[in-house]
Amino acid sequence: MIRHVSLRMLLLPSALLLAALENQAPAADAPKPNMVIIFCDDLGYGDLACYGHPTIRTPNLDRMAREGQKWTQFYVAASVCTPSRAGLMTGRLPIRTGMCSSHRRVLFPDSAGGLPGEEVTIAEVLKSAGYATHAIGKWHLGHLPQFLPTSQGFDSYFGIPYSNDMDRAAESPRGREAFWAPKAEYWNVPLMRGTEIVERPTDQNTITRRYTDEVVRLIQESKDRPFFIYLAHSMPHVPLFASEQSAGGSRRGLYGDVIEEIDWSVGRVLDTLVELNLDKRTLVVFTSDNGPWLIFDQHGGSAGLLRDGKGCTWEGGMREPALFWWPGTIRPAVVRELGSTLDLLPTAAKLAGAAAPADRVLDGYDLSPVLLGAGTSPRETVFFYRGTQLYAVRKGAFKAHFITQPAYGPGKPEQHDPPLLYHLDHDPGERYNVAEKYPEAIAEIRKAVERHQAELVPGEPQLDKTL
Ligand SMILES: [Ca+2]
Repeated sequence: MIRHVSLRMLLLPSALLLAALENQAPAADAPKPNMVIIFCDDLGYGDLACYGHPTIRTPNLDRMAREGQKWTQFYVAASVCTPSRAGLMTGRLPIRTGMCSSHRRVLFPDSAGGLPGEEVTIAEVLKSAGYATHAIGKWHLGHLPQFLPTSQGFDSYFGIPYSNDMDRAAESPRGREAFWAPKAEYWNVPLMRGTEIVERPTDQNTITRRYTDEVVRLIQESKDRPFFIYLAHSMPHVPLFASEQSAGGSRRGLYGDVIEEIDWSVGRVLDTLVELNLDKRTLVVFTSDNGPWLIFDQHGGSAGLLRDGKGCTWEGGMREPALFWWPGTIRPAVVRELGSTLDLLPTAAKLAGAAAPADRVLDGYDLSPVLLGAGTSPRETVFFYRGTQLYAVRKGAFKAHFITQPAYGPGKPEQHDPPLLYHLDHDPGERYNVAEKYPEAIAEIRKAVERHQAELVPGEPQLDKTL
């Protein structure tokens, strides 16, 4: 424990130092903290006011950033929905769980596969520690009953089980036309409660509000028992929908309306926790599954200063906003260390006093020392897979691209030997290849790749199975 004490803490007067040390972990008899993970779909690194967007207003997310931690180098497990979500849910790279493919990038309504039941989800970990567990929103880890949240450790589920642009209705305009003036009836997506379809097509105009109402109700009902809530918004994935209360309110247009409605939803969650006196016992995490879908023009978001977006292994595809809020426990800070959605399971397990699965390789790390102000992030490396192929690796400040490929379209993979190398501290936009200047950084990354590949056992592929 002592080696995690920072220099700053050593300079504190001893009484304060003791208090700081005691603050490192919740006391053994303290109630287990509730946890809420709010996960967006296709939100870009540059889409929140607290991450620099000039016209989108996000006062509630800005509040999370101000009162909690704002991470600036936080990654997801993949640049598209299904494998990214599998990574968050299991703390394991999608290559290990079989939740990626070189053919189909995500699950579709005709998919027969899903997250294998033998994988251990974050919900199962927390359930084993006595938590009530609820999933609301987009799942996208298999829509057949054996793959739905209620088969993966969640007590309840309410949401659209896959992307909101799937199940295109026959009367929908062709191609992208339907997206520019979206109507709910153009997409015949189901809304499910448990394993039952309760509405089809889903009225997506009110979907963010209805997810929020569900979460508020669950918090009110769960207040006497620790709870874990996974709120995976269907937005801002295209087609974009905002309720009539939010439509037209943002200077950023419809995309801004959608983000501002998500921000409103975050505010309702925070306010509910405060009203019920649960805010000091609840960790709220906010992030997204992958970068902005740039091929949808102004209906896609922005990765800010990062390069490219959803679907590729440039930073814009896989670096996300990430906010951690837990008043009185999380040390407010801007955190510039490395983190990942893969780390949420080990971190949650630690905070809940639960056991993370020990019989398999986890790719996540416990970030609680950073959250509690007691140490630095144990994460040094980020692997950037596209499908089953390792395209790029970040180690420390350097990122090497061994393969690059346009996010979408016919562009083929391009191999690089030596790899393209970017110094992400100097050049977060990945504009200046410095491979010639730092051969030792490439050598270090090659060693990390060798170690990773030597112990890698790919899971049985799930994404190409069809009904
Ligand atoms: Ca997504």
